This record gives sequence, structure tokens and C-alpha cells, in this order.
Amino acid sequence: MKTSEINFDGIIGLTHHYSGLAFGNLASKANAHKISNPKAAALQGLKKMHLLMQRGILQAVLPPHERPLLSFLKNLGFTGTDAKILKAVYALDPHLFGAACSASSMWVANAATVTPSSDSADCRVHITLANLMSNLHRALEAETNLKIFKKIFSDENYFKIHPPLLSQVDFSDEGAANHNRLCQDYGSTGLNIFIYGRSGLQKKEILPKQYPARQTREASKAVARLHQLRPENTFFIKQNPMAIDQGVFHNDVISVANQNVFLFHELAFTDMPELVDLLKKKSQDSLYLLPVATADLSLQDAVKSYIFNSQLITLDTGVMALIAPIESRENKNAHQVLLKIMAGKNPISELHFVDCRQSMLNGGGPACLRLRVVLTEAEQKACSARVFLDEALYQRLVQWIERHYRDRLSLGDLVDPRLLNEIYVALDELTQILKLGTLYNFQKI
Ligand code: SUG
Repeated sequence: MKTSEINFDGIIGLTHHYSGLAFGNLASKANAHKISNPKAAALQGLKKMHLLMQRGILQAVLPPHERPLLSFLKNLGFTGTDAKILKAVYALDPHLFGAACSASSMWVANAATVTPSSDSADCRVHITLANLMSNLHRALEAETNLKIFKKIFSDENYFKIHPPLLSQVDFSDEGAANHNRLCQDYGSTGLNIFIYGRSGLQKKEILPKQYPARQTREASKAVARLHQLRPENTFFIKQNPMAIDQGVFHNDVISVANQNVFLFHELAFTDMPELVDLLKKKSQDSLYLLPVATADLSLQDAVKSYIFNSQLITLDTGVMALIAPIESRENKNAHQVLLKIMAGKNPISELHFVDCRQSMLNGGGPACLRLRVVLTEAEQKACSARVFLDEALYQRLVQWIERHYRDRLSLGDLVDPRLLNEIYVALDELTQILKLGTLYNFQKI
């Protein structure tokens, strides 16, 4: 039976804006309070999905979350009409208001960790939703993500959904952005590599000096246990704290793996020689390790260009394509690195540049916008809702965005109750398009 990797992309939400909420994510800080363009953002995301679909890759969508999240603000003791609450929170604390309005659910690489049925002892696809507890605006995503995943992957014969780990600093979990899988074919048993920034449980260790390490080893270990992964094929490696201090807040900003190719910066991990040895031994030389040297690309250029946040995908023909952000073409050193990879002896034979600029300004590149889910044909058929992208759904979503999204948004605009109404109308329509049933709080009133 054919097994494929499906890219589930988050549809960028109607409240996409720049609030400078993510400490340690340099783009988030640099672009705080710029005027955003939610319509352009959502169309850019959809265009990227369309490109993959045209290249024969299975592509699916995940809906944006309900924002502003009034239930959260009410839980904090704000009372009165929705309009009154929004006005009061904005006046009192714009940071809190920004968090309640953030469209950050678009970066679905952080929504969950997913491992295929071929890797688990019970032969099911395992999905652990991330608690995202490092940042307030992201922690708000966990509950809705659980609802969405339970709807789509509802068949317990094929899927095992695990709720987010306890939301506590020792178990801080940011999902697939800190997980790489190496394999020969998608259907074969893989090597699961979990990457963490700190151990958790107050172990003594070298930590980044400036910025937080978001993923803990304890969280990754728990996910591996829950997923019933084979210990001999499961590794836990530490991110270089120096890289985190340069703005590498997730591993997918500094490495990307697909099947038997692993592209990474030489300063991505601690204990690099041991890691390379181990992987070589495990993969019996069929592995293409593509390290990028600091002499060719500084950590600073890696973060600026987001070159490692490219999607590395396998096409029908068996060769691979890199879907890179346009910023990596604009950065001279990153572009040179890409050209060198293309000229080198490895399975990568196509390079496409995509414009995700609106998301990039918040530190989210092409790979952040997608969650990889490896499924057999039977598992694909067992998915509920209309989330697999085809030309008809693509056209329908383009029209939906054109009709409902604003092309200019500042944080202050989100106080407007008319915008809240626009959002509710749009999201209600989206749940019908995607056949998701009732998903949002406002639909239950
Ligand atoms: O968590 N940015 C996100 C970007 C996530 C990127 N994801 C991966 N690398 N997989 C974050 O830092 C910025 C929001 C703001 O500032 O308004 C933000 O949350």
C-alpha cells in the first residue's frame, strides 16, 4: 500500500498582525506594530499550497482559530458586551490584547508532533498536541488544536490523539518544529530525532544566555513514550544554546530532514560529531548528510534568510524539491549555499522560491506553515472533513479570502466590533466549506 507525506498547512487567519509577542524570535520583535495585510498573507499561504499540489504533493488545510478569543478574556474577569471587553483590554494592556487576537495558529509546525504508523508498536498514527506553553498567545492554541485534530483524525482504528502534555515549564512542547524523521521510504520504519533546547526538571546544563529554550527533553521523551516509538530508533539531541541566542527559537530554523537527506547548519546541535557518527551507523551509509559550514553561512544569515525553513519534499518521480523562502534568494550567502546544494551529489533536483513575506515578518517561513503527516492510503481515507486540497477547494478558498479578509490591519483596528462580526461570518462559512461542523465558541451561542 502506498504511503505518502501530506503537508497540512494552516490557513492564515483574519486577524494576522504584528504584535511583537514572541521573545527570542528576532523577526517578531523587529516588525512589531507594522501594519499587516491579512488578505495578502492568506493568499500567499494558499499559493504555496497550490504550488505543492501542482507538483503532485498531497496537500491539506487546517482552519484558523477564533480570534479575538473572548472566552479567554472573560476567564480573566473582563465583563460586559464583547465590544466593551475589547475596548477595555486594548486600553489596559495592548500586549494582552495582541495575544488574544494573534493569528499564530497559522504556524502548524508547532501544533503537534506526528509519527507514522510504521514507527509505533501499535501500528497507529500518533499525534500529540503541543502545549505551546512558552508564550501566552501560543498557549491559547492548544485547546482548539485538540478539537480540530479530533475531528479530522477521529478514527481510533488508525489514529491515536494525545492531549497536550501538562502545561508546566519542565514539559514545554512546541511540536513538530523540534522533530525530524529520517527514513528510506515514507512507509518504512524511520529514525525519530527529537531536538530540545533544555532538559527540564531543573537539570544542570549550559543554557542560552539571552533567549528562552522552548522545547524540553522531558517533553520530547514523553512524546516518544506516548507514541510507542522503538527506543533503538529514537534520539534526543540538544540544540546549540549559542544558536538559540542568535534567534534559532525552533530547530526548523536551522535544519530540515526528508527521507534520507538531512540538511543542517554545522552549529545547529551540540555534540555534532557524535550525532553524525550515530546517524551514519544507523542508516548504513544510505544517508545524505548536508552540513552547511559557518564559513559559507553565518548563523545570522541563516536566521535572516530562513534557508533551513525550506520545505524538503519528495516528488512523484522520487527526486526531491526544496521549497525555499524568497528571503533566501535575496541573501547572497544563503543563495550561494542553495546553488551549491543544487549542484552537489544528492537527491535534491528542484528549487522553488515562495513568497510568504507576511508570515516571515513574524518569523514563520514555508516550513513553519506546514505540519507533515505521513499516511497510508487507508489512513488518508479514514480522515474526516473536507481538508484535502484540490483545484475546486483551492478556488473556493481564494474566493473566500478575497471576500472576507481586510488588506490592512493594525492592532487598534481589532477593537472594532464590526471586524469581530466580519470574522464570525467568515469563519462560520469556512467550517461549512471544510465540512468541520461546529468548531468555534461563537457558533454555540
Ligand atoms: O512562535 N511567531 C511564531 C513563529 C513560529 C514559527 N514556527 C516555526 N519555526 N515552526 C513564534 O515565535 C509572532 C507573533 C507576533 O509577534 O505577533 C510569533 O508568534
